[in-house]
Amino acid sequence: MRRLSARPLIFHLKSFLTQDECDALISAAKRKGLHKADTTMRKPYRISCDVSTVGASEEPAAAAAESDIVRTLLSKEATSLPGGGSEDLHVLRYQPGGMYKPHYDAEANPRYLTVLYYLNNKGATWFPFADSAAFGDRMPTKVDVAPLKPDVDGLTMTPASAGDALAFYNFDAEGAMERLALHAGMPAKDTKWIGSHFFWVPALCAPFAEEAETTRPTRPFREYLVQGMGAPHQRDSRHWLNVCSVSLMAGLLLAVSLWRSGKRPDGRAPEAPKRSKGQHAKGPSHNKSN
Ligand SMILES: O=C(O)CCC(=O)C(=O)O
Repeated sequence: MRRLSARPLIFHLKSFLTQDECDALISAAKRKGLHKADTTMRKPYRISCDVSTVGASEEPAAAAAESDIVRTLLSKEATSLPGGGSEDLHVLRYQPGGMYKPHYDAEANPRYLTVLYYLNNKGATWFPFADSAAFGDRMPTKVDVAPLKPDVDGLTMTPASAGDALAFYNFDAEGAMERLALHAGMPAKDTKWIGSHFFWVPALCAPFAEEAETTRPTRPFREYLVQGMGAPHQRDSRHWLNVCSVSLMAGLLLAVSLWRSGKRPDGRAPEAPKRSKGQHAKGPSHNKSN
């Protein structure tokens, strides 16, 4: 593993996946089917690009990559913080000329760490502001990117072989969004296959930390993350505890009031008390006047 820049913190993971794993991920994406990326977005960021998602339970290579990344680049503590975990692997296929315009990964999601797997040794990824001191506290904009060139400015990752990976953190050590993590998939010369793996640690991402403190996953992370891009609809386990207690109380109150009004909760009349020998049933009292 080699550090390529300090801001954002980027690591090159050489030969992270084997050729077989790359092939398996591409096959899994094809099997599941790829669809045009960004069809629902107003402003398409990805051009001539199709996408599929491959879950760890669907493909062992995705599971192995996920657990190895968690063990090497995130602490066990980090991933066990509320809401931590990974999204299903996004497998992208760019046609020649296809590209991913400059963007941030973590504007809408607490994607603390991104890992890109170069699956067929094609294409390049550009970080125009890597290690740039030019912006002070200001957020760089598209206008700032326009005069920059991938072969001169920032950092361009070109894989040496299929299976190389690039990992970068989208938040800094204080939890602020890393403004220099803007990056782009450069126009592909040939068909380019890449895997994008997004790892969430909301508690370490300041804009999402408050939500993380008040939410607790009640199911495995994956079940929240499979749904993809939106914020996870996590429920506090205490919330469900409260719902259960209130329902139980309401049920008990209903049962008691039904008994008191002379009806069984199942709607039938209450049973007559058992008579012992010699006892006579009391009939209903009739107030007859004659
Ligand atoms: O295609 C690339 O090189 C970059 C992909 C990317 O930026 C992403 O998936 O977030």
